[in-house]
Amino acid sequence: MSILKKEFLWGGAVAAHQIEGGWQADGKGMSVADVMTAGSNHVPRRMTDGIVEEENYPNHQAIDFYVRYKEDIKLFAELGLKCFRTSIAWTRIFPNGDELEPNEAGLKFYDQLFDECLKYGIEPVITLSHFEMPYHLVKQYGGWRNRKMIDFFVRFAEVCFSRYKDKVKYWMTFNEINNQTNYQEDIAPFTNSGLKFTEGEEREKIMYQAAHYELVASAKAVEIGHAINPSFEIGCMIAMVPIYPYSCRPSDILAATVAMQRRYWFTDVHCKGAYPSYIKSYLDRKHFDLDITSEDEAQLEKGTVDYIGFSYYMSFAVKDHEKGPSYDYDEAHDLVNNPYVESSEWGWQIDPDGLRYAMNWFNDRYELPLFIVENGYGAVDVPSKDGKIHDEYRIAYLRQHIEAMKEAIVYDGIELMGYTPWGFIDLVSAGTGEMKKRYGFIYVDKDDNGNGTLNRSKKDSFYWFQKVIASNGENL
Ligand code: P53
Repeated sequence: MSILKKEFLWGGAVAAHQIEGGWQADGKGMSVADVMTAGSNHVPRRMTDGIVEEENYPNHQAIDFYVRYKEDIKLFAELGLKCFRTSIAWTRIFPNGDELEPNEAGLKFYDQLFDECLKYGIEPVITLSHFEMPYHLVKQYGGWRNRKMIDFFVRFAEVCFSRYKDKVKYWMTFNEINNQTNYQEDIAPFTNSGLKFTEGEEREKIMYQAAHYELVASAKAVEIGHAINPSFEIGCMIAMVPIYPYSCRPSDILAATVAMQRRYWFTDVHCKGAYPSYIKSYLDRKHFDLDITSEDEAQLEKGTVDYIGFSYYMSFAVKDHEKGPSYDYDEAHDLVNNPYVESSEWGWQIDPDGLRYAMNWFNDRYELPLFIVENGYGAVDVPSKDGKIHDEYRIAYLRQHIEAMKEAIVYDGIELMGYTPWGFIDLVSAGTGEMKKRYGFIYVDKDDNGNGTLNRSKKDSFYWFQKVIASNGENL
């Protein structure tokens, strides 16, 4: 007997821009992902203004899923997936983002994709906005700093909900909406919200404004979605990276408490439909005079989410920096290494217990069902002499995290809908644009320069995860 319920959604997660390619196929418009160059572990990706000829844009081809989706989904079925989390590329449906009518060819692609999943009994789990908003909206309107985005997004959401109402039950509005807490660096504000800053602009204030419009747009979408199909389950999606106090020094504990508030207040708005007191007082103290209307506040209340989808890869730690009682958390500078955990080659601190901690943190506050929609280990895979990938390091990572997740269910009584490991088929890294930061159980033959046959093959983790699903999580 498994400790997991029999409907537990074992799956795999990806995002459209990281797998599809076909960046101009069938009328697709240019997205923010299409203007991001390839970076590497220590070289950040750059955002060009449109396409520059000699640059390498890894998302243009990605892993060619747009062409190969039928063969790929057949492999997903062989793996035993109960669900498949992907996103709908906004630019396939509204190429520029501000059109009134959708692009039929784009809608048709997702009809075919979902039909193909359903044919094998694989439930689609769909993110509406996953780091791929139309670039035109950035150029023309300044991205989510502009209130007009709300209507553009809601129109996109409504078209998707109506078109796929009988094919898709599980939705999420904005992927990792809280990543932009890292507003000091360029990448998260751009991928989350299409924000580009000029010298001297108050980045933090702009981030709060953009996030507010997104939260209102999300709430509107949730309300409309429920009207279109009352059995929809619509969630938020939070990048959960718990921030621990570095020590038991009381001021370290307080620093971590404030840091957690600054990184996770988004969840309060999504789940409770209102801003928490600590953010209201922070915005006042900073004199951020934001455009938040009473209609917005009423809307937030009407569009609370059904579940909390979240990603979990790692944890952070923070020390009190003698900043005094206000302790203004600064994500780009305040984090310190945790001496008790190991790191991946990309510096991500591996911490399975942190997953159980995170699940409890959410459950204590919101008492909503949880859905782990990303978890995984990005690593370089080197084929052995037999030509195969023996990725026992990836299996070890996932096994430990699944164990932690089961502990949270058994010992803490937490309601968990499912578990979809990230990048279960190798894909383009969001953070670095690399292929070699691989998460997959399915290997894709392509390197960072875009060379390779794009052939798919099974790693050891494929056979392992197949057994995990078949035993409903008992056989780890
Ligand atoms: P990559 C930062 C921190 C946590 C999750 O990331 C993050 C990021 C952004 O890099 O993103 C999520 O590819 C995201 C996926 C992404 C995945 O984690 O940088 O939802 O799109 O690919 C892994 O290794």
